[in-house]
This record gives sequence, structure tokens and C-alpha cells, in this order.
Amino acid sequence: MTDSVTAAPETAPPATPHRPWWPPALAGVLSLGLGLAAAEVVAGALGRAETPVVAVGEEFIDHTPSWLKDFAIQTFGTHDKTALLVGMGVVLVVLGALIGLLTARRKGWGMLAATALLVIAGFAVNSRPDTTMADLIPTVAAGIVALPTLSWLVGKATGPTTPQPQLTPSPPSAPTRRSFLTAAGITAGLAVVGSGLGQLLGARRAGVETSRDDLASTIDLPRATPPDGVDLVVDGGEPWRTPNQDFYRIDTALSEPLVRAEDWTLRVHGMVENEVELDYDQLVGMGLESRWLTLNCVSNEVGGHLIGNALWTGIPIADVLALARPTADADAVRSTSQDGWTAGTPLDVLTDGRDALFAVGMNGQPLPVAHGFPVRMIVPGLYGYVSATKWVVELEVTRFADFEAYWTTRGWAEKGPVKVASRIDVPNSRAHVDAGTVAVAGVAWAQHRGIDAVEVRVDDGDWNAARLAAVPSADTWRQWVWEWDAEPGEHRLTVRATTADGEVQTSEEAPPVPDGASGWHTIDVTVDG
Ligand SMILES: Nc1nc2c(c(=O)[nH]1)N[C@H]1C(S)=C(S)[C@@H](COP(=O)(O)O)O[C@H]1N2
Ligand SMILES: [Mo]
Repeated sequence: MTDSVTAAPETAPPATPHRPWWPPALAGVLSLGLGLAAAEVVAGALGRAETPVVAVGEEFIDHTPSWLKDFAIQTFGTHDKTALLVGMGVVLVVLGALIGLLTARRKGWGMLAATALLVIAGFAVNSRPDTTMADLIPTVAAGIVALPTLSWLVGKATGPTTPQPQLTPSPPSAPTRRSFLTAAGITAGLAVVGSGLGQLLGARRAGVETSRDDLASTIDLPRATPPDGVDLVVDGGEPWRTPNQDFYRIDTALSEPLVRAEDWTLRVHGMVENEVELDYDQLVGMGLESRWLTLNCVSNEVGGHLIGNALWTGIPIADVLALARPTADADAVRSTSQDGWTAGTPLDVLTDGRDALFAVGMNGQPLPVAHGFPVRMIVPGLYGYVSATKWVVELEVTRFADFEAYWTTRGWAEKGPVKVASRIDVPNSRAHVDAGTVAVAGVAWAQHRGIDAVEVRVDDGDWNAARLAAVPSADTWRQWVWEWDAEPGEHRLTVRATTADGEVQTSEEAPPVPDGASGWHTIDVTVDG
């Protein structure tokens, strides 16, 4: 006996109101779109090329089988990249719609799927050559924007979350529908504005990279082949010449200043008889010189790696100052970068004949943007914070008594001559080595004075003279090696250097603040019998 047809209304299963499928799908697509637009803005602002979309596209290109590549080129010709982007757009719309629908039914799963998509994009970014952790920032921004938007917009698309007991299904009420459409419209508008802004910001970066590429053929940069005998080539040691992409980077710029060479000028003023303004061609026209110079940061700890050595090509700062003719009572030069950072350098250091340069080239390449393109200063013998102004646009000849520079207002010393230092690179700290002959090796530096001796000590034993590599001048770091006849047990190795003018590196420990770290570098190793 079946009386279900006539069953009392109160025993019927709760009615699920019919809802159209497209609002949550649209919500998914728009949230994803807004997230990706946010990534474009952040990437543009930071001057980073690797947005999640670009990285996934590039990975796709790199991993496309060649038959598909050939097919794409044959079919789309030079529009193959456009075809790829359209294809990716279609895939993103489908994925966004699916994520929106999933979020409407199972919110947790939908959010997880969106997160997974961004994590995959993050892996793509990470697999691109030359990327650092900072290149992940745009992808993270995409997540920070997309996930809350997804939750909010899908919520709007599906109406109030508190179930309203209803006997008869009713269509979503007009106000709910209208508020979803408003929210969707705002999201779409923001996504469009965001991607436009991202394009604009990214174009500036592209313009600067083009300017750099052009210079590679118009200015005369030498091949940066290290001189003979500078590299001891000990296994695990650092190369004497630091490749540009491995050169430490320190600056206060959250996004790199983007200045095209053709837009750059340098103004020299203050206590001078003749104010000077030079553009890039005029500066380069004064004559380029190339010098191996080691640059290090005052913040480097004993044993640290905030130091690098490169072939710098540029114009002597002294030549530019000679055009301006500083007055006799001046004793300082305050240099300013395009983004307003300042350094104070002693005038006599800049004019005493040392190779202080306005550098335009680094290791045979136009200066990388991160290292100060188009022009930066580098002064052998001084820490970077008092001398190595990147993106330099202005010199004011002045007196130390009359100004403070960026780091001196923050407790660092007014003058920053480099302290003599030495570092053990091989073996690694806490390494296990076999008893017998062990190469102990590293670098020592005292720019502009030069290194005359390096000694190594085992535990509290006598100092042993290390063998020194060649150097082209007193302005670079110097590699050293000492052959140790290692006996089993735990040992502590200590290094110290002596400068060419006779200063023995002090054992007295000082922190980096206010004028550079001092003390001997030591490492502990275990010699296995
Ligand atoms: N414009 C600008 N130039 C700058 C800095 C900076 O913050 N802004 N930092 C200085 C410091 S503290 C150092 S150690 C060197 C580092 O140069 P690098 O990043 O090319 O290694 O740049 C110097 N020049
Ligand atoms: Mo520095």
C-alpha cells in the first residue's frame, strides 16, 4: 500500500530551492581573474617578470613536445604566443568556473582547489631560470586576493548561507540577485583596471631592459676573463670573479628604480666653480676604463658572504669632479640615487688617484638593473654604504659637517673604510674530512691596501703561512690555500690576514654596527681516522 503521493506535506524531504548554475561559476572565474590581475600589479610594481600566468606559459613552452611546437608555429605563425595565451585563457575560464561550482557545493574543497592551482603556478615560477624567492611574491598576492574574493563572491552567488525553512521553493529574491551582480561587476572592473595597471608598470621594466640590451652593442665592454693565477680552483671554493647573478645585492629599494640610459642625467653641484650636467652619452664619451674591484657591505659578519668581485667598466669619478672644480673648503661628496638614497664619501678619497668609478658595465655586461643601471658608483677601499650609490643621479660637493647620509642618520659611522678580513671557505664549517692532507682555502681582503699574508692555525697551535694566489691590484680580494696534515679528532681552524701596509687582522671582535665587523673567522671540523 503506497500512499506517498498523498503523504502529508510535513513528511516530504526538505525542498532544495532551484538555483541557476552560472552565478557560482561566474564568481569562480572573476575571483581567479582578480587574483591574477593583482599578481600583474605586484609584479609590475616590483619590476618582476614572473607572474603566475607568464611562468606557467613559459614552462608550457619549454615543455611542449616539438611536434606540437611545430604545429603551433605552422598554424598560428608569429601569432603562436597569442594562441597560447588565448588557450590558457580558455583553460583558466573553465578551471575558474569549476572552482566556483565546487566552492558553492563544498566550500572547503573549492578553496583547496584554488590554492592547489596557485601552488602549481608557484612551482612554475620557481622552475624559471634566474628566479629568486622574491619572484613568488606576485603569486602569493594572487592567492591573498583570489581566495577571499572567491569565498565572498560565491557566498553572494548562492544567497544567504543560513537555510530558510520554506515549504515552496522560491527563486532567489531580486535583492540577492542584484547584490550578486553588483559584486560581480565590481570584481570584474577591478580585474580589468588591475591588469591594465600591471601592463603599464610592466612596460616600464621592459623599456629599461631594452635600453640595457641596446647598450650591449653600442658601448665597448670588454670580455670579463679573470687574469692568470687569481683562481686557485680548490674544490668547493668560490670563484675569484663573482658572476652577476650571484653577486650579493643590498639596497633599500623595494622595487628597483627603472631608469633608461637615454633618460638618465647626472648633476654635479654644490661647492664647485662649475656646475655640471651630463647625460649618458656624454659620460660614456669621457672614456671607459675597466677595473677588477671587490665590493663589500659593512653589514657583513665575520665569515659572511656580503662581498663580491667583478670587472667594472666605467668613467673615473675624479674626471667628472675635475670638470666641476670643487672649491678648496669642500671635504665630502653627497651622492643621491634616483630613489632618494644618499651616501657621503670623502672628497680626497675620490680624487687621490684610486680607481673610483661611475660604473656602467659589470663583468662585460651593461650594469644589471639590480646593481644600479644605468650608472652606479664604486670606490675601492670603502664599504658600499658610504660610496657605492646605485642608480646615481646627483653629486653634491659639500662638507661632512653640513649633511647626513641615509645610513649615518641611522647610527652608522660617517666614514666607512674597509677593515682587513679573511674567510675560510673550504672545508665547510662542521665538515667531516679524512685524515691526511686537507686543502684549507678561502679569501682575504683589504681593498686598496692589499693582502700580503694569510695564516692559518689549528686549535691553539702555531700560525702557518698560506699560499696566496695572484691579484691584478690591491683593490680585489685574494684567494689563499694551506695544505693541512690533518690528524683525527675535533679541530678548530682559525685564519688571519696581514695587509700590505703591515696591519695584522685583529682578533678583537666587533659587530657590524657602526663601522664593520672584526675578529677572526674560525670553523670546526671533524677529522675521521
Ligand atoms: N641607491 C642605493 N645605492 C646603494 C644602496 C642603496 O640602498 N640604495 N646600498 C648600498 C650598500 S649598503 C651596498 S653594500 C652596496 C651593494 O651593492 P650591490 O647591491 O650591487 O652589491 O650598494 C650601495 N648602494
Ligand atoms: Mo652595505
